[in-house]
Amino acid sequence: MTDEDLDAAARDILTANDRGGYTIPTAGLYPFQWNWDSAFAAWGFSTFDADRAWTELETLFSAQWSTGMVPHIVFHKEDDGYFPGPDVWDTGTTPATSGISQPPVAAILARLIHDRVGGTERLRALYPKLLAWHRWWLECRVAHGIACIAHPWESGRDNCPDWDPGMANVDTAGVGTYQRRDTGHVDAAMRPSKEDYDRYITMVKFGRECGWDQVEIRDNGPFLMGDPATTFILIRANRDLAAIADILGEDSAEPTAWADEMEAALPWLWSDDLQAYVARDARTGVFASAISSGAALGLLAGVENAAMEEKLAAMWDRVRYGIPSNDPAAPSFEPRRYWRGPTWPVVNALIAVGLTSAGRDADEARLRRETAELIRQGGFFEYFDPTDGTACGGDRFTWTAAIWLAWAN
Ligand code: 9WN
Repeated sequence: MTDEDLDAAARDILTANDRGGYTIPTAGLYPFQWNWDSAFAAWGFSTFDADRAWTELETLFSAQWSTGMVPHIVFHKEDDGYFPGPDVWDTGTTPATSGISQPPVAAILARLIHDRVGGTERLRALYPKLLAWHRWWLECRVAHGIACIAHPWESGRDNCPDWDPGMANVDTAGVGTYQRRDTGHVDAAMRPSKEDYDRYITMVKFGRECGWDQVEIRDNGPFLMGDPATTFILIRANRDLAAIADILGEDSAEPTAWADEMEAALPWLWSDDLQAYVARDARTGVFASAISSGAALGLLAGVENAAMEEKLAAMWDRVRYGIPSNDPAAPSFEPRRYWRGPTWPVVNALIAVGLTSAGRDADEARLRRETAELIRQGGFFEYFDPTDGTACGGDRFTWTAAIWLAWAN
């Protein structure tokens, strides 16, 4: 296939995964609207359909809670092919949604989309909603000044070893029986384990039982970890929101202050042992045992640290394709198990935004080349083995198609 053929195939994936105003990540495995997937889908749409790009974000924000939270899944239509579905979450919202959030990349992508295709009035309508969501993060997910996640799904990097310290302390005694659906769609060896799922469902149960009281979840829930990736993303998203405020003639003081305050809190995430920003349990203070692709998002927030960059460069050199989600030198590295080692085109694209901001053009070109090679060889899969390029997970994946169009090609 030529790159032109791949462009057409990518556009076809976005169009085929369109369910009317929102895009599913991939048919079968993920039949609903996911939060950060949609923001990337919008970026992809902006390369050939500006109106549809803005609609994707608008549909996502139509499910925003009155608290400002933008949920991680919106269950627009019923589909029993995914677990846990709306009845398990039981949030009581219309439309039905999950009860947690996902990395706040929407402002970052909204700015890039506006740069590419304009649409100032669409952006103006989104602005207060973005601001409310970022405020929700501060009110409900900050501890030690850092953006924390109350569920691994909230990080979007589900079974990454980053969460192992927090996961170890989740008591699954009351989890009950349930039927997974994901392993009916893709190879179980490429998915999180049963022990992981028992913990994921225990956390959902806690949320449901406290009526999705987000402060209660933060303060007394079974799991809370400081996430370098979400922290860097939120800092960047607040800076981008400040830039958006300037474009719109709004006051940028609030998002600017939020970004500055979180940046000042970063030392809490610094691991002297690993010489990097590392996930840390907000309850026990225990650090994760390895560096991950989360640290590679530092440049997105304008955080430059020579010691950490050296570590990240070594991590990248240990594989052939893209930034691995977990350090190949770590005992926890599994090159095909989801977030425990594979490289994710969508994360590479986000890291590249940071590399560009930092003026690291040669590294950005290398990352783009390696990501494009994976897609040319293997197609629009969900993620890839970074050592040999084997395509893994779901096929015809929306965000892989989107980043091909918006960045990698
Ligand atoms: C849970 C949709 C989502 C992504 C996440 C990815 C995966 C879900 C799952 O799929 O998570 O949210 O069931 O595994 O980890 O990043 O948003 O593509």
